[in-house]
Amino acid sequence: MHQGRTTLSKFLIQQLKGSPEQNDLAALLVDIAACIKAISAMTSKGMLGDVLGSLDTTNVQGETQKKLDVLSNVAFINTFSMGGLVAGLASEEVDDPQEIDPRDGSGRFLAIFDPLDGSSNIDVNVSVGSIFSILRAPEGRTPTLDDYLRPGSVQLAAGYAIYGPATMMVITVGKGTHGFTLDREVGNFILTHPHIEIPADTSEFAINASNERFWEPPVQRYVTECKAGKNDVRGRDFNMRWIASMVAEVHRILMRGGVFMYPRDMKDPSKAGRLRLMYEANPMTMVVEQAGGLGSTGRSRILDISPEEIHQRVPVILGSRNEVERIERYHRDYDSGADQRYTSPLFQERSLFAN
Ligand code: AFP
Repeated sequence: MHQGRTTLSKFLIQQLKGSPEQNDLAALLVDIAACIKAISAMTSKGMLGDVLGSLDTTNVQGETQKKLDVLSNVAFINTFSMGGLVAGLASEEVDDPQEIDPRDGSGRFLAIFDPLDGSSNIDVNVSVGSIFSILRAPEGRTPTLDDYLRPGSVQLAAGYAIYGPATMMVITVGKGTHGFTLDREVGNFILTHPHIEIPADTSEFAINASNERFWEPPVQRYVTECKAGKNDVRGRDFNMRWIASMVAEVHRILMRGGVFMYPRDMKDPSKAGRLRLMYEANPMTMVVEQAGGLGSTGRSRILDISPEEIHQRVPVILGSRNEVERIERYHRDYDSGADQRYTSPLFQERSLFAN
């Protein structure tokens, strides 16, 4: 038994008391925790649960769907549809936002989520996760698309589940970032990581280095300096990680610091980045910034972006504050022309990216 350790429900009652909206937000997070337990049970079965492998369907992103993508999406949609706390939802796996039948209760919130992040890892038994973002729903009327397209700074809550060796749920309601570990024997999330703080400095970076030739010069400059190590401008050696599950990278950064980068690149100039603003960048940035880190596109704060579409992609640079600020400085140096050392032929057309 966890003598004196707080459960998620008790923690939320303490953090969210005093208004009907706060009470409902606590109840919604408890519902999300139940959904995460169900997904955790599915992922932990692996091949024994007939939940692995791909379907012959693609999602709105044009990505082949894994069985667990669909099963996790259904789990979240059922949770929000039956909980009576949500007026509408938007999912990575669904083309357009969906209204929840008001007969199931007048929901105060909008739920935006990536039901299974990192799903290309599920068949090789590498950690995957779920990411969620909670916004306030409009009062007295049906939600419209504009009600979803709000800057990340107005999120009421955000968090993720990581289905790793342990299943954990990490959340913020704007009062710090806190981690809970699932005790499978009793089915409770136990507060194991209160008030998580990301070290401001780090010697660990995460990026998919196979894209290096496509990066913008400021990112090439930063990674080149990290690789050059202690005999160069950084004066210390760096380590690199790449798990290809954003949830796992962000969780590592919350636990020991680091910087995660999925920058804009020339591989597909029509894409502003790979990661999606509404259900990856925004919720993860709220979690990271509530833990003392920073989330940036390299040129602007992620939480200040005014969304234009629900599946909008953005460049993502997030983690230890001093490293993210350095990478932003390198972007300013490049955009102002102060630093031409890393200009590559791919980026001769400065205006291409300098917006
Ligand atoms: P999947 O959900 O399709 O596996 O994508 C995961 C992800 O969105 C994010 O979690 C990873 O950080 C990133 O993509 C990995 O991208 P690469 O496969 O290009 O490294």
